[in-house]
Amino acid sequence: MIQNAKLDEWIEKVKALTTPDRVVVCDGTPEEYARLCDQLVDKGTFVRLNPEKRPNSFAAFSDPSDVARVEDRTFICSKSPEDAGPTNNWKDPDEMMAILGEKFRGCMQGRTLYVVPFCMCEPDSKLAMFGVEFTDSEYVVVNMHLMTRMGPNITARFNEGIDFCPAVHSVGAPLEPGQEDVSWPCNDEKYICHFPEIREIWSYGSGYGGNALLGKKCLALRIASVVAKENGWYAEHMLILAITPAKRRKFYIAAAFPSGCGKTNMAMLKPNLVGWTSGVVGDDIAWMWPDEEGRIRALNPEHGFFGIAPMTSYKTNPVMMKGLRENAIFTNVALTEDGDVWWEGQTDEPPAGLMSWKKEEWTLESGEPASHPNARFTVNIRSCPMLDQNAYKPEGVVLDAILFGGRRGDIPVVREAQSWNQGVLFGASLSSETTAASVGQTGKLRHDPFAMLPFCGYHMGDYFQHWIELGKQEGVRLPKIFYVNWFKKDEDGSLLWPGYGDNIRIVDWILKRVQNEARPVERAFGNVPQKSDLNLENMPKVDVDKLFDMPDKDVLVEVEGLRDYFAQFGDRCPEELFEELDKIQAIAQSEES
Ligand code: OXD
Ligand code: MN
Repeated sequence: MIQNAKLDEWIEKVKALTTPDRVVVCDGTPEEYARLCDQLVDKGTFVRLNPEKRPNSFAAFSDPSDVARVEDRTFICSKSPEDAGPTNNWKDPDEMMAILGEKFRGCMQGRTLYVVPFCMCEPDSKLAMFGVEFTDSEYVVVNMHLMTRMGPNITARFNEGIDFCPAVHSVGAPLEPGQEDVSWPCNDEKYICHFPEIREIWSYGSGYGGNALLGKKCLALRIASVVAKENGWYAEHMLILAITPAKRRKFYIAAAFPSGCGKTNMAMLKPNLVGWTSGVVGDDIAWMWPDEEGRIRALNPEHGFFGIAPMTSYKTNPVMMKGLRENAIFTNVALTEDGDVWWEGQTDEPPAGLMSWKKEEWTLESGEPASHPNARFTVNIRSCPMLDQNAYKPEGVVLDAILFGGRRGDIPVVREAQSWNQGVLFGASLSSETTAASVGQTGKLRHDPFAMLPFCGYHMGDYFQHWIELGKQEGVRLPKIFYVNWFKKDEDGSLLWPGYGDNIRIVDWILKRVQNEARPVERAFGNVPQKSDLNLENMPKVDVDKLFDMPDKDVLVEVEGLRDYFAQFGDRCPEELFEELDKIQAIAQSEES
């Protein structure tokens, strides 16, 4: 039993409100994980996969309405709407608490309340954030086992009296006495609520990872971004990757891409250049800070991967495929006849006899995908065969470069920022086609500054300012910033760049620039490579001029679009961003005339 006065109070509070049949305080042990997985199999939430094909692994199938993050039901409940800013849904905290009070009243009837103490990042790190998720979902508990730090060394900290962020979650499906449960309980009405001032999270109605595993998007990004702003650090939607070129030192790169744009693939980039090696630190979240020597350090606060399965294959991401061979949970994938999992893109041809994520017999002729486009895998970080040796260091790793990227047909494959402020503009200007990671139309272009649109817990203008401030700190040794776009298209709509393993060639140029070993071509919108500095050996032929081109007239349209977009942030948008836009505009205009 844990001895922590705040925890005792919270258990009593949640229990009195939600009236569960029983309360279980989780210990985070492998025995607990195994026991709950068995329970999920008995309940029909989990199908145990064929142990000969995929040992100790399970498949879950959600309610068809509960498959992704619900951004329009995600709220930042700061005291003032100004502090949430125009890009967040705001609700008055007292009003929202009143609504939640009603929703959560009796909502765990017939279920068990699990109390899940966890920590985001190594508990010895100065940025460590402890949380307790109160949930009525066994599926959530086992996913939290894989995704966060749990277990005796974390509960020991609670016994020492550490403070924590309470995160209350319910699927919102109370059971009447004798009522049979469904395999994926959830509620049509959903509330994913953050209270940044009092550091609380309340999530109701969904079992989907991004809405229900509250350590990830809710704590390590939305709440952490507020804590970070107040304390001079940065909570970012970024992967962290180690790259060691042949006979060189190791470099660390952090990269922000919007959800569903290949962060996990890039995090596990396997260099196909002779003598190069790489290592994974994280695939989704980076916490960053300037250290005493002014270097920018970064760590991954998570302890697992919750990635998108479709299009993951031995071609696109062999490292992840190996990491998924055992001890994994799959959600909304298709099942093969022999008890294994399949998803679109895993193999060129689908195997015969698939059962779809909707638990129906599936054939190609149905015209529908067998797995949901946002089908997910959950696996612990220890399963990754290419983990960097510093991945667990509480002091993080020193960053050499920061990349921003999206999915755009018309933006050059790589550009280097000519200054820190232009780099901040690159981050702020990020836009991308929407993907299935969030409910709503896919393939629509939307602004997603720093890939943080759905994850910034405060005013986006203040967030931009926070980034500008980093560049002003005395003695700071800033990493170079780049904007990458693997998805540039030719006029006929075909992709100009093969992507995946060949992205290392762009990273090669980036590292040359980091070491000042290549002279760039200076363009209005940033620096691009000279042809002679690119290593394009042993790869399909590419049209280099088209890869890095952006006509000045398009640059000017982009600049105007950004002015309009930034206008919504009013005087909280840093002047520096407009100055950078002015500079780009002036050069593009002079080049054009
Ligand atoms: C994720 C997301 O799950 O960004 O990482 O939606
Ligand atoms: Mn993400």
